[in-house]
Amino acid sequence: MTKITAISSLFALVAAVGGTALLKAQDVSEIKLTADKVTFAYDLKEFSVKAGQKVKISFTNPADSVNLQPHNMLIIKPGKKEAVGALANLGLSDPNFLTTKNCIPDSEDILHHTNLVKPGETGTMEFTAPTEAGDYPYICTYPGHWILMNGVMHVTP
Ligand SMILES: [Cu+2]
Repeated sequence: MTKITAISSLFALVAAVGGTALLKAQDVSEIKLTADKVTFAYDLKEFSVKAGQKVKISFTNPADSVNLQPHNMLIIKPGKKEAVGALANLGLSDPNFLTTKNCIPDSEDILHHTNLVKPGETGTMEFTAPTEAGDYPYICTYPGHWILMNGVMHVTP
């Protein structure tokens, strides 16, 4: 290999690697949310992703939480927020709901979820956005939280 060929190969390699990184950054939508340290709320009330796009969500419960509540985050089918919220409230009658079940109700209306995230922890979920455009609610299903602690993931065509 001549010196010139070696240098152009190196440029080609750098271009290829750079191109791949760029493509990945565009393909995956990374969303970061944080729980409010005082009230039951997410700092993001809404965000948008493209239908069929890869999504990575990081949900942080701040270490300096004042309310010291654990929280989770569930993505729900359109129009089903109240139905899943009602199941979350009923969870109090199940001794495992707040522990091993991570406050996740048994429901086909739940598309994706994190586990319970304690103050100082971050929960993640990675998924492919629905192919059907629409407004997908997200809620915390620790009993009683969902009425205040909710938002909307807009899926755009
Ligand atoms: Cu919560």
